[in-house]
Amino acid sequence: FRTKEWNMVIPDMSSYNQPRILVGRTDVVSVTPWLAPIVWEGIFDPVLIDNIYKPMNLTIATTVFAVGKYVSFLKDFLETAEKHFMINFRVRYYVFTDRPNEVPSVNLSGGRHLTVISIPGSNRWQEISAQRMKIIHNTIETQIRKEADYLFCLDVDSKFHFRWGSESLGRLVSVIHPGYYDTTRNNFPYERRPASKAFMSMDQGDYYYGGAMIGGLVEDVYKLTKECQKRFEEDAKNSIEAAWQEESHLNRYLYYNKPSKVLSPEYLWQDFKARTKEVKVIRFSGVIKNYAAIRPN
Ligand code: UD2
Repeated sequence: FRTKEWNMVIPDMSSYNQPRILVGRTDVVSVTPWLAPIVWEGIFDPVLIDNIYKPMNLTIATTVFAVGKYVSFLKDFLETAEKHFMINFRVRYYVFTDRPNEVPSVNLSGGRHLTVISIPGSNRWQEISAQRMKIIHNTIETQIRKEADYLFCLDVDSKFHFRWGSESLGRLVSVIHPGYYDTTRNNFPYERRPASKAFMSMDQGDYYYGGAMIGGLVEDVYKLTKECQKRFEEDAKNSIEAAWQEESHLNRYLYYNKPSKVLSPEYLWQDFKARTKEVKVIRFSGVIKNYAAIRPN
C-alpha cells in the first residue's frame, strides 16, 4: 500500500475565519461518542481543509458498478462527479461493467482518469450488489493499491449536486443512511437472524450506515471488503442471504470496527425524500429508479 505522511501542515494561505469554541452548529451532533467527526455543512472550512490536503499530492480512487441496465446511470454519475467530486485532486474512476461498449465518453478534467473493467453480468440483482465486495477487494490487490491513496466505493444510480471534497477523507469512512438517521437502533433494518454472520441484536448498533458508500485509506477498505466478503460467503454456505446483502455485513463490520469519520446524510440523500431542515445541502443522492424496469429480475 502507498503510505502517506499524515501531518496537518500549516497551509500557505493568507487568512481564514477564526475557529470558535462557543459558536457553531447546535442543531446536529458533529462528533460520535468515539470521537470521530460527523461531517455536516458548516462544521468545516472547505478552503482551509483543501489547503491542508493539497500538498499531500493524493490520488483518490472511486469504484462504481454499472451492470446490465445500470450502465445508463453512468453518464450523469460521471458528469456530475466531474463538477463536484474531489475537484483539484487527482481522481481515478474504476468502472465495472458487463457492457464496456456502452460506457459513455465523458470529458474528464486534467489529472482525472477512467478505467473500465469488464465483469460478468448476473440474473439476480442481489448478487450484483453483493459481489461488489469481492471484486473491489480483488481489484485493490491487483491495481488500486498501487495507484491510489484513498478509495470511495459508490452506487452508480446517483448524482453529485454539491461539493464532495477533502473533508470526507479519513482512515475508514462511512455514511449515515438518509432513511434512518432519526431512528432508534431496534428499528434499524439490520440482519436479525442469529444464524447470519451479519447478525446484530436489538441492543447493538451505533448508526445505520448506507451501503452506497464505503470509503477510507485503500488499505482499510481492503480489510473491510475482505472481512465482509468472508462473512458473506459463510452465510451463503449456510443458505443465508442477509436482509440487505452487503449493506448488512457492512453495518456489522462498522459496529466492531468504528469508522474514523462519518459523513452526514448530505453525502447520501435520496431524490424521493424531501430535504429536511438540518440538511443544508445535498451533495450526493440516489436518483428515483423504476426497479422493475432496471433490475434483471
Ligand atoms: C441499497 C443500498 C445499496 C446496496 C443495496 C443492497 C443505499 C442508498 N443503497 O440500494 O448500496 O447496499 O441496497 O441491497 O444505501 N447494480 C448494478 N446492476 C444491477 C443492480 C445493481 O450495477 O442490476 C449496482 C449499481 O452500482 C447499484 C448498486 O449495485 O448502484 C446497488 O444496487 P441498487 O441501487 O439496486 O440497490 P438499492 O437501491 O436497493
